[in-house]
Amino acid sequence: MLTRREFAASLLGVAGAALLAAAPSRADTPSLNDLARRSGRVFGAAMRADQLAAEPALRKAAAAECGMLTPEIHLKWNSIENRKGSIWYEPVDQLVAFAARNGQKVYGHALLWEQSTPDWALRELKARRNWRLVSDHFERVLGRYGETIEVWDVVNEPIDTQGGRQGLRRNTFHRVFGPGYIAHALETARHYAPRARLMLNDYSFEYDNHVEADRRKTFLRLVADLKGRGVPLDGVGLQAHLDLGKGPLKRPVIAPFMQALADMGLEIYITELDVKERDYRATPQTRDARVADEVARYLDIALDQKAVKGVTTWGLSDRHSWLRIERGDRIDRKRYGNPAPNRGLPYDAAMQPKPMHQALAQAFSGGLT
Ligand code: 9MR
Repeated sequence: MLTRREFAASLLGVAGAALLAAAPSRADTPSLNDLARRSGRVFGAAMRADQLAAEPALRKAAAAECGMLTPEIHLKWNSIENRKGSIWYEPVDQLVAFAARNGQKVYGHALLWEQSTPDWALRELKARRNWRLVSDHFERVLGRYGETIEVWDVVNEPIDTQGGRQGLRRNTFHRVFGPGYIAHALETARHYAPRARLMLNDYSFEYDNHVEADRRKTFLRLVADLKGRGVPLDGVGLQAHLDLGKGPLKRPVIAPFMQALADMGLEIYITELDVKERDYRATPQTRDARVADEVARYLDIALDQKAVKGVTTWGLSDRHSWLRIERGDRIDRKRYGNPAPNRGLPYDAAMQPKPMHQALAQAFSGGLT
């Protein structure tokens, strides 16, 4: 069977495809979300209200390109209630209002994540071992946003096949409530948001290595167990933080994993797409081409799966990417200067679209733009 890109290329011929790829963008060029919508999908990006407020170019791109926005931090417990009892909805409300003005949906990220749980709550959970703490938080957030926001990451990053227990991360929730905390969280979310679609969101499912193979297997086992017991789970978020240091993406690895999820009746969102470069010893043009190729390769596989309902990048601009240049990365300052920032998002730090933008556009068009 031809892949989507091969099919497009076969229609156009190589020269035609190159011409189209080189066509300058025009004012009436469809946005990424326009293109995603043609196949019944949505394109989104993670955003912060403060960055939107401060940067007109970011605001313009977010409004134009996206059909959905994910609050990058504002819905997290340590943003909503960093100090016990002092509740801060303002940045969420700003983002929700921005989305409403632009006809965009909001993706609910994330109700329960150890790393974004405030210290006071972790302390109280350990001391009191009382689920009420979690359910009060869910009640508050879902009571306010459970109708406007249709899809929620209920538990974020529950898998840990290396240091975990039977594949589940040994976080405070697991320690205090046992492995049943995941089902419990989903049931609690269903109680306070009966119409919302409830998801588990996790990372490192893409590459052909032992760790990620274990993670895929464990995630499928967890999800199958929850579905088998009738726990309210509607879908999964696959973060898709791609990494150029992890070897080629392979269809026979990714496609069956996604198919297994789809076969369980789950919807799939690609929730945090970006690309970590690792080897920075190249010109920006070469780096951008590598990033774009990785995204093209991933989406070529992912968008063949009908259960994939949307693709969200973890930000729009490299300027705000969480990805940092790390110890162990390969750099050559003498030849290429300072490599920062990582160039793994569709717009560069000056808000110019890069080849990754084109790769997204082409992927949503089935290879044709
Ligand atoms: O990008 C987010 C960063 O700005 C926050 O400081 C951090 C902690 O809240 O979360 C980052 O987003 C993470 C997401 O919520 C879950 N998957 C991994 C993301 C990158 O760390």
